Amino acid sequence: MARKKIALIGAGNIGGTLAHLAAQKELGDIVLFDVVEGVPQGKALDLSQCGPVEGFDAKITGTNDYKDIAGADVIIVTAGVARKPGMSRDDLLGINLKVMKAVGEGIAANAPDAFVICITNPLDAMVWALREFSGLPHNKVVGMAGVLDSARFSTFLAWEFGVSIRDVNTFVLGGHGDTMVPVVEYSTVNGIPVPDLVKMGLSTQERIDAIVQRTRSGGGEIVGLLKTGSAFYAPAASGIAMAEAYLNDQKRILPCAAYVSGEYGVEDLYVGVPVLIGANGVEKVIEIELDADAKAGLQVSVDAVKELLEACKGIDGSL
Ligand code: TXD
Repeated sequence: MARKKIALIGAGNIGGTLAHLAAQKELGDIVLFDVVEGVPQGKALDLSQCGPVEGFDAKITGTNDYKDIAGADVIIVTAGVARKPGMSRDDLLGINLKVMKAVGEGIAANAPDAFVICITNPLDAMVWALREFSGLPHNKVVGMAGVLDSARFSTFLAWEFGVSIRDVNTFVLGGHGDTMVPVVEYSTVNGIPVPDLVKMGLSTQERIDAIVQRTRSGGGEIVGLLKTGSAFYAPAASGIAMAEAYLNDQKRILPCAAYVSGEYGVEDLYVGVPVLIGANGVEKVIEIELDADAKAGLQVSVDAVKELLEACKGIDGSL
C-alpha cells in the first residue's frame, strides 16, 4: 500500500516541527509548502538527513508550488504570521485572513479530498474562513486549539498534584483565547474528578482557579518569554495527534474547533467542542452536559467568535 501524503502549508516554526514529528512517526511522505523560496526546500533537505540517524523512511520535499500538494491525505495549515509581544491573536486577523484565502484556493484546486487541520490564528475565525474559501465539507476541515489548551491544562494539573501526565485527562471547550472554558468537573486524575481531589485536600479551589487562568493565558506566557514568536512544539504535537486520529481511523475524542449545526445550541459556527475523529474526519460532535458556569462560559466564547467572523466578513465581502 502506497504511503499516505501529508502536506504542510507553512514551513515555519510549527510547520518544521510538524514535518519532523510526522517523519519520526512514519505517518507518510511529507510536502512542506511555503511562499518564501528556499525555506521549505532547505528544511525538507535537513529533515531528510535525520532519516539515517533516527531510522525513519519518509520522502520529505519542499516546494513553493501548490501543485505539489496534489493528492494529500492530510493538510496542516500554519501559514500566516505569528504573534509578537503585545499582540493579541485577534490582531493577526486581517493579515492571516488574506493568507487563508490563498491557502483555501490552493487546497480546492489541488487536494479537495484531504482532511484539513487549521492551526493559524486567530484560530476560530481562520478555520471557518479556510472552510469557506476551500469549499471542502465541514467534517473535513477542523481547527487545532483544544488539544493544545487541554495539554497545557493537563501539564499544570500534573505539576499541582505531583502525578504522571499520563494519568491526567482534561477538557477545554470554547474558543482559543481568553474565553476558552477549561471544564474542571470533567477533568480527572486517573478517573478521579478534580473537584473530588480538592475535597480530598490535594489542592485548593484558589490554586485550581489560578491554573485555569494560567491555561487561558498559556499562549501569551510563552510569547512573553520567547519575545520573537509563539509556542510551536506543543502546537505541532497537538496537530499531529489530530492527523494520526484521521490517518489511523483511531476514533479519538478530542477537543477541536469544529463545525456545529445545533449542538450546544449553536448554529453554523466553528467552536471548540469535543469531537470524534476517525477516517471520515470529524465523525461526530459529542454533546456533554454542562453546568451553568460552563454553559455561560461557552456562550461568551461563541459570542467572541461571532464577532471575529463579522470582522472577517467586513474585510472580505466574499465570505
Ligand atoms: O493553538 C493554536 N492554534 C496556535 C496557533 C498555537 C501557536 C501558534 N498559532 C499560530 O500558528 C500562530 O499565531 C501563527 O498564525 C501560526 C503559525 O505559527 P508559527 O510559529 O509556525 O509561525 P511562523 O514560524 O512565522 O511560520 C509561518 C509561516 C512562515 O514560514 C511564512 O513564510 C508562511 O507561514 N507564510 C505562508 N505560507 C504559505 N502561504 C502564505 N500566503 C504564507 N504567508 C506566510
